[in-house]
Amino acid sequence: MGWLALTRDVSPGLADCELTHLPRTRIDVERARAQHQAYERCLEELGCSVQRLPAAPELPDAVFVEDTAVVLAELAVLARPGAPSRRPEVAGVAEALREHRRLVRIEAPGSLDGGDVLVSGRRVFVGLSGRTNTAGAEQLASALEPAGYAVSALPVSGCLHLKSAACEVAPGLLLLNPAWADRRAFAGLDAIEVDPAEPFAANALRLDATLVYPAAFVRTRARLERHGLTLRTVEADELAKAEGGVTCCSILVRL
Ligand code: CIR
Repeated sequence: MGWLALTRDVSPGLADCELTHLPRTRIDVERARAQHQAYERCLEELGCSVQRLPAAPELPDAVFVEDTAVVLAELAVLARPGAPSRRPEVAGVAEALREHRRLVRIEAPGSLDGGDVLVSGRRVFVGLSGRTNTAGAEQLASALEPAGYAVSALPVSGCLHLKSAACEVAPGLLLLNPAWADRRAFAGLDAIEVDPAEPFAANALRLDATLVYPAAFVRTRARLERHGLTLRTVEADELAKAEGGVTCCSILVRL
């Protein structure tokens, strides 16, 4: 059993990405691409086979492939991204996922971004954000509950997605920015808080026993290492200008 990591090339149109919380600054597409390729190499070194989908100039945010689908062992849910500009990204990802999972779709009026979905064992947390609405969360629950998942929704504020605020870094252990998602929504789970000087540090990609983690967040990294967690750091600051983190850039499919 291994992992397939679906990724997507950095679009030449990245400079036209959606932005919500950050001011638009100049993004160096070549530097973003180099960092993205290093991220893909890191996933390969950790045992993933990487399948990179092509991007296109008219899909500026396509590299943030996580937002287009939620993949579980039993099925995959195709998202309906809250930003209309991102909806055309879903078709290409659906084609790639079709051979691995049964597909279910979030339909209008629901909207849901994969970045708002945090899975911890059989518990699924859905962030109600600027991108994911109640109808989207309800459709996700209807799709997942028959497969034995307990789905609960919580508001997120101050950040783009739930996984900007909270990620699972080990079974039953979250990395959390409590200013953006209420700790009490995660009853029964433990949490490490990000260093207050690093509000964007809660986004970490867990691949078996290793965390892929942005090199920039040295203070929170020290907290994670004090808990005995194993990290592989990657440079991710260029895509961070487009409000992307490390979970956003892949969809992991257990083969
Ligand atoms: C957007 O606003 O949709 C992109 N510029 C960034 C998406 C980041 N995705 C994620 O955190 N899952």
